[in-house]
Amino acid sequence: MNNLTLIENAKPFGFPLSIHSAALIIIDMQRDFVEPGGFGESLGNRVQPLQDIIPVVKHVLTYWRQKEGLVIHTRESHLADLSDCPVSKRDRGNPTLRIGDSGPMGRILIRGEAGNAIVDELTPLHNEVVIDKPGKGAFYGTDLHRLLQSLGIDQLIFMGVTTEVCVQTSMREANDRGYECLLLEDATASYFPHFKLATLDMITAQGAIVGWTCTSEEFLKVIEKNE
Ligand code: C5J
Repeated sequence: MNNLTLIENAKPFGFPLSIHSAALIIIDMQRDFVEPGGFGESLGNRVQPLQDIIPVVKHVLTYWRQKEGLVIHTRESHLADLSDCPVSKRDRGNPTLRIGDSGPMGRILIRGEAGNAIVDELTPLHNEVVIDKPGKGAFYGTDLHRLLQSLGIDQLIFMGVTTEVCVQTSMREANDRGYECLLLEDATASYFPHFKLATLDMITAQGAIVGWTCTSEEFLKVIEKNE
C-alpha cells in the first residue's frame, strides 16, 4: 500500500489518508448503550439507530483487521466504588437507572459488568487496545495519547456511538492534540438522528475545523485501491 492516499469524496474536501500512521477507533459500542435494557434505554432512548450500525462497523473492522491495522475500542466505564464518577454526572437527568445502579445487565457503566462489555459482534481481539474511559472523551483520564504517540499514530478513523456525545468529544480532544480525524458517517449513530446530522456538519464546518467525514464505502474503496 502507498503511504499517502486521498479519499477524494470526503467532506469538506479530500482526506489525505496515511494508512501506516492511522488507527481505527471504535467508540463505546457497549451493551449499556446499544442493547435494549441498558443505560441508554433507561434514559428513555430508542436503541434501534445504534443497533443498525453494528453490521457496518463490523464490516470495516473486519477489513481493517485483515490489513493488520491498529484497532482501539473504548468503553465508557467507572470504577465499582464510583470514585471516578462525579456526582454531577451520576445525578444528571431522570433515568430509571443511574450509573452504578443494578440493572438487567449488571451495574450500569461499571467496569467488568456484563452491560459494560462491547457487543458480541465487535468483541475485541487479544491484540487490540481497549480503553476504559471515565469521561465522554477517549483522552480524558486515559493513557490513549501516550500510547498513540509511542506507536507513531497521527490519524484516527472514528466509528461508534453516540455521534454528538462521546464520538464528537473524542474527536475534539484528538484534534486539540494534533491528530487528523475522519468519521465514517454510516458507522456512527445517535439516539437522535437530527443530532447526528448536525454533528457531521459541525465537525466538517469551517474547513474541517474538527475533522473530515466520509462513508464506509468510500473509505474501504480507497484502501482497496491502494493494495
Ligand atoms: C453517552 C456516549 N451518550 N458514548 N455516551 O453518554 O456517547
